[in-house]
Amino acid sequence: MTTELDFLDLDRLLSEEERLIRDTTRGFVTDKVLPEVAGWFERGEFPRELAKELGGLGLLGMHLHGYGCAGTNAVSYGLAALELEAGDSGLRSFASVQGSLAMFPIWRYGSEEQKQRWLPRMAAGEVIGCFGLTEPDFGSNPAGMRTSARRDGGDWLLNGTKMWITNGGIADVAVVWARADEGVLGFLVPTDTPGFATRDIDRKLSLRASVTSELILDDCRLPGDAVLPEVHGMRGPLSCLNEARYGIIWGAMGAARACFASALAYATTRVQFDRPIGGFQLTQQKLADMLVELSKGTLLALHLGRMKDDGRLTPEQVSLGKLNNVREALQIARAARTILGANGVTLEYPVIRHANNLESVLTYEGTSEIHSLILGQALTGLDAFQ
Ligand code: TGC
Ligand code: FAD
Repeated sequence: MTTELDFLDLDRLLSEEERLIRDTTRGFVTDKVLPEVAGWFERGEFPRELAKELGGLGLLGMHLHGYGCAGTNAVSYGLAALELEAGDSGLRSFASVQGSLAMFPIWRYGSEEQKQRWLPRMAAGEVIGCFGLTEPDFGSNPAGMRTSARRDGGDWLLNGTKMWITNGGIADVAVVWARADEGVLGFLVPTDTPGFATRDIDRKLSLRASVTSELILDDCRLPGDAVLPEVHGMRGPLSCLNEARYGIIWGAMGAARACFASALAYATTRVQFDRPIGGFQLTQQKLADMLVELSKGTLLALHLGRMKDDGRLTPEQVSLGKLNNVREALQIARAARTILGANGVTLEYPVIRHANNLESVLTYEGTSEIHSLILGQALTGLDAFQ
C-alpha cells in the first residue's frame, strides 16, 4: 500500500498474521471482484458463487471459534471487512450478514445440534444465511415487531413479514426473530419450509450488488427444536448487531479508501486550465480533509478492534465507531465524486457506486440518528428514543 493510503503507517501496528489476512483478502478483491463489480452493480446481482470463494478463504464467520470457522481475532475480521468493502459494500454486507448476523446467533445461542448442523457448511459458504429483524412498520424500533411465534403441539407456527433482509432471496436458512409468550425468540428457518417465501426488493439504487428481500411467514410450521434455546428478549438480536456494526466500522473505511485513491489518482492526471486539477488549492483542501478523516477513522477502527480483542468493547463504543466512520466515509465519497467531475457519476470509476452504497450503510445496522441517541443516552442517562 502506498504511503498516501497509509499515511500514519498503521501497517506497523499489525501483526504478521493480521497483515497476511488483509493482503489475502485484498488480493481476492483485486483479482476477482474489481474487474466485475461495476457489472454486478449495474445488473443488480450478487453472484452466488462468491459465497464459496469467501468460505474457501476462511472469511465467513472468521472471528468465531470451532465448527469450521477460522477463529481469527477481531482486528483480522475488521481488516477483512475493510478490504471487502474497498471492493463493494455489497460484498462486505454478504460477509457481515453471513458471519455476524446468521452464524453468530447460532454459535452464541444455538444448541450443540444446531451448531453442528449449520455452522460448518455456513463457514464454507455452502449454506447461505440471512437475519430477519426489521419489519415494514418496525425499523429503528424492532422491539415493536409483530411477527409472532406460537406453539402448536410440539411445533411452532410463525406468522409475519420481515423487510429489507440482506441475502433473503438467496438464503438457505433464515434467522427470524419473532414474538412469543416468552418474549422475543430466534428461530432457524430452512428456506424450503412450507409457509416461508421471499420477494426480492427491486429498483434499489444503492447496494445493488447485494440481494435485499422481504421474508413472508404464513403459518410457517417449524419443529420444537428450531428455536435458539439460549436467549430470549431483545438482547438476542441486538447483541448480534454489535458484531455486524463492528465490521462496518472497518468496512466503511474500505469504501472511503477506494474513493480517496480514485480521487487522488484523478487529481494528478486530469488537466484543466493547463495544470493538473490536484495543483489547485481547493482540490488539495478536499484531498487533505479526506486523508485526515480516513486516517482517523482507520485508527479508531483499530483501537476499537484491540478493545474487542481484550473483551472490553461496549455497545456504545461500537455506536460511536459506526456513527463516525460511516458518516465520514460518505463525506469522503461525496468529495471524491466532485473531484472526478462528470466522470464521477459513471460506473467507469468506483466513486458513485461507493457513495450510493454508503447511503444504505448509513441507514442499516442502526441509522446515524439512532447511534447519536445511543450516545446521548450514554452521556446523559436520559432516553430520547420516545
Ligand atoms: P433496550 O430496552 O435498550 O434493551 C433491550 C435489551 O437488549 C439489551 N441491549 C443490548 N444487548 C447487547 N447489545 C446491544 N447493542 C444492546 N442494546 C440493547 C438491553 O440490555 C436489554 O437487555 P435485557 O436483558 O435487560 O432485556 O432496547 P430498545 O428496544 O429500547 O432498543 C433500543 C435501540 C433503539 C437502541 C435498538 O432498538 C436499536 O439498536 N435499534 C436500531 C435497529 C437496528 O439497528 N436494526 C438493524 C437490523 S439488521 C440490519 O440492518 C442488517 S444490515 C446488514 C448488512 O447488510 O450488512
Ligand atoms: P425508520 O426507522 O422508519 O426511520 C426513518 C427515519 O426516522 C430515519 O432517519 C431514522 O433515523 C429516523 N428516526 C426513527 N426513530 C427516531 C427517533 N426515535 N429519533 C430520531 N429519529 C428517528 N434489516 C434486517 O433486519 N436485516 C437485514 O439484513 C437488513 N438489511 C438491509 C439492507 C439494506 C440495503 C437496507 C437499506 C436495510 C436493511 N435492513 C435490514 C433494515 C435496516 O436495518 C433498517 O432500514 C433500519 O434499521 C432503519 O429502519 P427504517 O428503514 O424502517 O427507518
